[in-house]
Amino acid sequence: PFCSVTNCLFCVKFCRHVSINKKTWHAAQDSCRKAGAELVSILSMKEQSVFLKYFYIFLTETSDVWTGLNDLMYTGYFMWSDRHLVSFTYWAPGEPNNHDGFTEDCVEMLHTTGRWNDVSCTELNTYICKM
Ligand code: GN1
Ligand code: CA
Repeated sequence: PFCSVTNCLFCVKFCRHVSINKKTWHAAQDSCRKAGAELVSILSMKEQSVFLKYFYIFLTETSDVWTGLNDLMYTGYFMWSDRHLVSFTYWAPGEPNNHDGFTEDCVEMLHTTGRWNDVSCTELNTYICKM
């Protein structure tokens, strides 16, 4: 099960599961929801630092990682897919920049720094589910 001791990597308050199967943002979201979870929301530096601390242990591939943050509904207005308010951000310098002009609606954590970047939702990334 999703939240078994072996499966649940960061079991502080919530269960957070890193999946190394690369998927589009929507496919990753479907996969989390099938497990009764949501793509991860990150609501504080404390929560962010969990990932900074453990990133290199769990991400065997050098892949950026999907979060639940997106501005699919309204460009420039970022929301967590689990409906939490955006209380904290950890953008990479210059982000979000909607770089290609229209499809950068989903937010990944860069595997190098853990900082956030908006990219096209059709990029293939590993992802973190939270429940
Ligand atoms: C990346 O690869 P490039 O430079 O066109 C990134 C953007 C960032 C940008 C920052 C697919 O775009 O989201 O804003 O770097 N796109 C991808 O320089 O990773
Ligand atoms: Ca970007």
